Amino acid sequence: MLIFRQLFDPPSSTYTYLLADERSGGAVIIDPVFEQVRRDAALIEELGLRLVHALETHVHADHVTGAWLLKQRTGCRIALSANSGAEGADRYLVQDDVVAFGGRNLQVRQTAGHTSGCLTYVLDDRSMAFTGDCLFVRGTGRTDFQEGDPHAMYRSVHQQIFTLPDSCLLYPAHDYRGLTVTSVGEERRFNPRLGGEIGEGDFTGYMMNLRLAHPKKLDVAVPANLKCGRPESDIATTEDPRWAVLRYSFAGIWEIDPHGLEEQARAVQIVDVREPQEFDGPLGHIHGAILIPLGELAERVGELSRDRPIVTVCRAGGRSAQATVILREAGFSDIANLAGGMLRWRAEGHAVEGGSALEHIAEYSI
Ligand SMILES: N[C@@H](CCC(=O)N[C@@H](CS)C(=O)NCC(=O)O)C(=O)O
Ligand SMILES: [Fe+2]
Repeated sequence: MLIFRQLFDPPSSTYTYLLADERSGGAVIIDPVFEQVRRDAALIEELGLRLVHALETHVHADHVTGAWLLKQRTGCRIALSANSGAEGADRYLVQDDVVAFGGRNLQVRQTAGHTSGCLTYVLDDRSMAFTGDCLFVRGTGRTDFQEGDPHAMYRSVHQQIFTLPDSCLLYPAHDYRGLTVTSVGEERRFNPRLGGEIGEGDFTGYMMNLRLAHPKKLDVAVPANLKCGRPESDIATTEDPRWAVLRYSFAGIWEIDPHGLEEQARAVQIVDVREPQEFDGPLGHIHGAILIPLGELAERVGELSRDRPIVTVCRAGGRSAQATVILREAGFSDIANLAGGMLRWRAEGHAVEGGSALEHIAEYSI
């Protein structure tokens, strides 16, 4: 089975794709975005995947790639076109190269036109292809900067993409209207720039008159991407919280595990957001915990110190996740959720005040 996720970066309208072979866990990510690496790494970890490659469809002009950051985090190899001009990759790809992930693979097709190093990645069974900024849904990438060339793009689309089966689904690197996917058959018929009977001259005329402003980040993105997204200094990579060992979830919440909280217990404020009867109920509560039920938290944030980190706690870790959101909105910064809540805290044998012995708690008697 193939695991497939389409991820989006709203500021740049970029799609990032995660593909994995479920059986072996081998995964590739196509076009990761620098600012989304924490999110993408969390998903890879939660799905239990091993990132083999970070792939670029091209040297992007509108955002910085997350490839270098992902390599630091996961040890994956960075790969992009041999025609990209980029330094710092582990593998430089050419036509018909195969990028394997577990038992699956992507085949490389050179689709120059937007840049001279543009690639399209075709899944082994030809059921999907990742067209980068060559073919978009009912559009194409622009050809007016980097090594843009409308003639090359026309030929790339016709020779390398429209030769795939009509049923092959096409996933672009961007969409500016919210469209997510198309197919070869659809674009052959309906692409307004080069579908149907539209010839190379017609296409070139269209592309010469797009009249688009240059991407806002062009001057920052291209040099950074020519180094596969390696920052000039390490500052940008050290912004993770340091007050405890935390995990960032794909849901967007920083979490601390029971062992981590035990180590930090004296240094943090523990805020238990359950109802009073639960606080005094069979699960007990953590020594020193401050009881503020979730429904009262927004009005009672004044009771909390802004000088010490906060760990939120509830029964199973759900309400306390929402508590971190409320606290962040109230201006607190060092906040984490106790993963698994009191249920996991007790299951892992940590001490509580009040409460009953585990064997007397219904939730633990199977
Ligand atoms: N306004 C966007 C422009 C993005 C842009 O130019 N995107 C390129 C791909 S890197 C493109 O081909 N755009 C086609 C289009 O906007 O129709 C920005 O500032 O980032
Ligand atoms: Fe691009």
